[in-house]
Amino acid sequence: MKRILKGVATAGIIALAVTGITAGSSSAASKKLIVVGFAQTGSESGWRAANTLSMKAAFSKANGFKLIFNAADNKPENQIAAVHSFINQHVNAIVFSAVVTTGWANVLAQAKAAKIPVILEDRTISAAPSLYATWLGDNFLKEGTTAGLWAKKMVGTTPTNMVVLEGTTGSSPAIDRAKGFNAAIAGSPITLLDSQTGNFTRAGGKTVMEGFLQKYGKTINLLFAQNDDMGLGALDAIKAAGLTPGKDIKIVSIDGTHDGLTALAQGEFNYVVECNPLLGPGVAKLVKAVLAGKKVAKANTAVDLAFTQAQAIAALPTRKY
Ligand code: GYE
Repeated sequence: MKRILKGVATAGIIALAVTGITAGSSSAASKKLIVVGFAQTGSESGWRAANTLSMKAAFSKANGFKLIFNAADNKPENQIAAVHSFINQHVNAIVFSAVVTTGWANVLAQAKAAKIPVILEDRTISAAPSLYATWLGDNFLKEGTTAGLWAKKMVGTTPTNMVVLEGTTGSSPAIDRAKGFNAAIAGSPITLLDSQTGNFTRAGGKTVMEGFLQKYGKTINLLFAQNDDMGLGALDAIKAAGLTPGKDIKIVSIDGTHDGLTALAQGEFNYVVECNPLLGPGVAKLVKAVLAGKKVAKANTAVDLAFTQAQAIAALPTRKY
């Protein structure tokens, strides 16, 4: 008798809880939407602008999502605060492109405790893979390798002085592109004069390149810009110093944005490695799969091309970003 009563009481509580959920949800339409918090790095580059557009289009209401968008102005502490707020808002899934690789363990453990799956977009992190469901992004190490192999082949046996414009310090593309590039140019007659961060921005690329030109002047033969925007900013500094970009200083960059490929088509850049920013549809698919309890691969890599001047000219008319 006692047992039966207990069973009835439990059933009653469950029934109440279910009623509570139904009554608690607002309209029938919003009930079906998947609420996703997306913590973007900021708006540092043309690549980032294209990536944000792609994510917003993929996480649309028409596709069944309610997107809560946050841009962290490239400040790690802002981004971690945004993820905390997503947890407090009980979103269905959290997506972010990490400003830096470190500092994620705590907040991700909290997301896990709250049973909110985390999907990494674009950049990777150093936290344990058990703290996130999956990652979709580009192969930054390979991009660096492709850029470095081009530089090695281009210089041949000619002694060459190089400067490097690095991306955001501590970000996975800055770390991995440097690693890939340096390994690829090993054994070549390329000497590294200097390497500094331009934070993936045009303004940063311009300022740092001005400093390089003041210090090393005409001895610079080669610039490796870890993204198009910094290379584009450097063009202004190089021209202001009375030098011809693409001739006096050879330039290789990564991203393959419309502006980057235009500089290449015009002969101001010499080689551009692509990094595809159109990750939105793939990430949206992964979010749905993870929430449906489907098994997904931990790492999903986009495929990237690379461009010579002739290839840039051919690609530009139909370029999507
Ligand atoms: O190369 C750069 C952007 O994380 C791959 O971030 C991305 C990089 C991209 O600011 O332009």
